[in-house]
Formats: sequence, structure tokens, C-alpha cells
Amino acid sequence: MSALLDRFLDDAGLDRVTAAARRVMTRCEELARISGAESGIERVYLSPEHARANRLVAEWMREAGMTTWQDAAGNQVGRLEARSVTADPHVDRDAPALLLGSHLDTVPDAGRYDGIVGVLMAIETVRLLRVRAGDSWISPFAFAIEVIAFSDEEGTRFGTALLGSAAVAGTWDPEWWTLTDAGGTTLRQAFLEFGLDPGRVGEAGRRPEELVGYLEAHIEQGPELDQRGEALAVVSSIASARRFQFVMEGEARHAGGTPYASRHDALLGASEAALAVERICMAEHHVVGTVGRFEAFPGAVNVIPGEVRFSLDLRGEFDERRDEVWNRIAEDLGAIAWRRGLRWQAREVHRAAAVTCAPLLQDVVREGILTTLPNGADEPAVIFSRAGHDGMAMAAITGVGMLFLRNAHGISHHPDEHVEGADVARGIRALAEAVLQLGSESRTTLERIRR
Ligand code: HGY
Ligand code: MN
Ligand code: MN
Repeated sequence: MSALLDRFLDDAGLDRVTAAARRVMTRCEELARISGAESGIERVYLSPEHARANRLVAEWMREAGMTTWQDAAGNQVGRLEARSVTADPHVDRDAPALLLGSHLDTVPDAGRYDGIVGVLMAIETVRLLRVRAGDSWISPFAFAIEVIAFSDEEGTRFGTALLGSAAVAGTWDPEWWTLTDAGGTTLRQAFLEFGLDPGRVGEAGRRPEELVGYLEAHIEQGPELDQRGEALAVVSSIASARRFQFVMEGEARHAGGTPYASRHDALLGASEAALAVERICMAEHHVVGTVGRFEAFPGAVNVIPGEVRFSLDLRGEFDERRDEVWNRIAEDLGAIAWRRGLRWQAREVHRAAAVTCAPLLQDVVREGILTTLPNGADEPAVIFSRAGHDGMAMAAITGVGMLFLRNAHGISHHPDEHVEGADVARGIRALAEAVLQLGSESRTTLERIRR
């Protein structure tokens, strides 16, 4: 399929895409070395590693011709101004921006590509599409192109996710300031220690009219593309999410002298609860529940656990189904606690609605993927994302689109996470083509994206 990109690039076009993919892979390795953990990759919000990664990515953004800044929530941003439609090659600094990007933060013991590869592919897309205007680089379109490296998609440090993108979307919740990390540092203190002013977090907010849309490339974090033998997919929607922190309380007693009949073992109660989550969710389509954190107190080998603190990550393709499943889980927890003479409480620490990707952005991602396939190839895969993404927050102010890349066996949130350089090259081609397709749309069409 003749691609706009082939006409846009010079003869060395394909070599430039290959070189871009190689740079992405090398830079994923470089970022992987910025970790707060003794071994493995861990980069959390407002940490020294977050600051180091921002500085490095800002350098790469500037090298691609962008002006850069760190916003009031610690997101790293780069911008290529729009070409003026009135006078060429003048620059239109007030034009809305197409936002490309992903996140730089990670889970503990993370892989190298979750989030990171999307940020780097976005920078390479800018490098491929930029045009000269005097002594600076600008976007070839009537819209600016920005790359944003979100700072807390995972929620690893404070438990609630999408903090960086929530600030950009203007949905920051002041209640979050009292969230604490494992060491007891509040989000407010962490802001101050990072050099940010909590009182100015609102300045990270973007107005809908400032944006054309948000388009993110990301690894699938599931096995579907690998099983289909395909490299890329259009994302149709992103699963809704709810996260809870539980406390299950019983009685800490002597492990030897306490008869079973008088035990109120919080660990056994919480274990039954975790198994109930699995049983209830497995009976559902497109609802998944995971107990990822589980701590027993006092944690001595010869003491019956008097308290267990555990988490629940619950997702569903549709908010209503997810909420019905939550109600059934809560009922089961009540019955387990009653039968075992335990008390339980749950605190919801995160909630994000399911997001349907904007039709026009799905279309241009599909067009982009088609240009990476031989003529006559089947339609590209269209996948519902069970993984959460910053687009869930960004949907509050603009249209969201996503391009998925195959990652081996769908392994993610693990050091074995892997993506092939050849698939990254295909992904960059598809992303650049999608942006060019948007560039050929009229302003009124583009304004429909965010509705
Ligand atoms: O949890 C998720 O789905 C994403 O990787 N933060
Ligand atoms: Mn992740
Ligand atoms: Mn991610």
C-alpha cells in the first residue's frame, strides 16, 4: 500500500526507520540502567531516578528538535511547533497539539519496554516528520506535535495510578496529597522533595481546545498478537479499573496453645478472599481480579496472624460488569469474615472508567498498520486492552488512540518482557503514517476527535 510516509521521506526513508528502531532499542537499555533498586528495574514517581530519566529523555527530545519542559506534575514534555497556514514557513505557536507519548515510570522488577518504548517511538516519529523553518525544526502540519513522558502511570509508589496524566487532564484529587509510600512519605512531601510546588499542580492541566488528540504506542502486555503471529494492532478500548486496599482483622494468638475452635486467623480469611476473587472473576468474561500485595502481621512464625493487609486490582471491559463483580466479591468477603469471626474493611484507592478509543484515531492507526503489511493482507487485529494506560485519564479532555506492539508471549511487568526491534520499526512506520493521515485531515475533522 503506497504510504504517505514513503512520499514524505527521502530515498533513505526506510533506512531512517530502521535506524530509529535501533536507537529506540539502545535507549530502552540505557533507561533500564536508571533504577532505584539494587537489582532489576524500578523507577517510581518523584524519585531521583524519575528526575534522571526525565533529564535524559529531555535531551533526546531536544536532539529531535523539540523545545522541552517538565510540567508541574513532573511529566517530561517536548513540543514541535505547528507550521503556520497563513505564512510559510512561519510558525503558529497557538495551534493545538497532537500528543504522542507514554510513561517512564515502572512497576517493581519491571521489564524494559512497558511505557518506555512508547515514549521513545514518539520521539522518533517526531524526528522522522519534522521540517525545517529557518534554524529550527517545526511540525509539517497545522497542529503542533508534543511528546509527553508521563511520570506515574503505574501507581507503584503511592498505590493510586495515573497521577501524572490526571494532572494533565485536570482531574487531580486533593485527597491524594495524604497518600503515603511504604516509608510513610506523603505525596505532598514527595512533591516538595522533588522540587515541585503542590499548590501549582493545576498548572500541568491542559484545556481540550489545546489538543488534537492523544496517541500512544505501547506493548500489548497480553498474548494475542504473539498467538496471531502479527506485529501490530489497533486498540478498540481500555479496560476500566478499580483498586482497593483491604485490612482483614482477627486475633493474634499463640500458634501452639490456641485450639483451632477458638482461632480467628486473619491470614486464612484473607486467603479465602483471594481465592474467592479468582473464582468469581474466572466465571466472568472480560473481568479480571488480582490480589498482588499480601502482608500478614505480626509476621512471626509462631503467632497466628491477627491482621492481613492485601490489595485488589479489578478490571473489566465495561464499568457496570466490573461493579457487579465487585459487589459479589464484597458479599463473599462479608460471609468469609462472619464465618471466621473476622472484621474487614476496604479502601478504594483508584478508579478509572473504561475508555473507547476515538474512531478517527482508530482509523488512522489501522491505516498506519496497513502500510506495514503486504498488499492484500488481512485487516489488522483490533484488541481490547486489559492493561491500563494513561489514555484512561487523558480521555477526560481529548480523544485517545493506541497502537499495540507484539511482545513475546505477552510477558510484561517482569524482566523477561521482550519486544523485537523489527516490530518497533514496523510500529514507528505505522505511528508516523497515522500522524501523517491526521495531518491530511481538515481542522473540523480533527476537532471531532475530542468529542
Ligand atoms: O496495570 C496496568 O495495567 C498498567 O500496566 N499500569
Ligand atoms: Mn505497566
Ligand atoms: Mn504501561
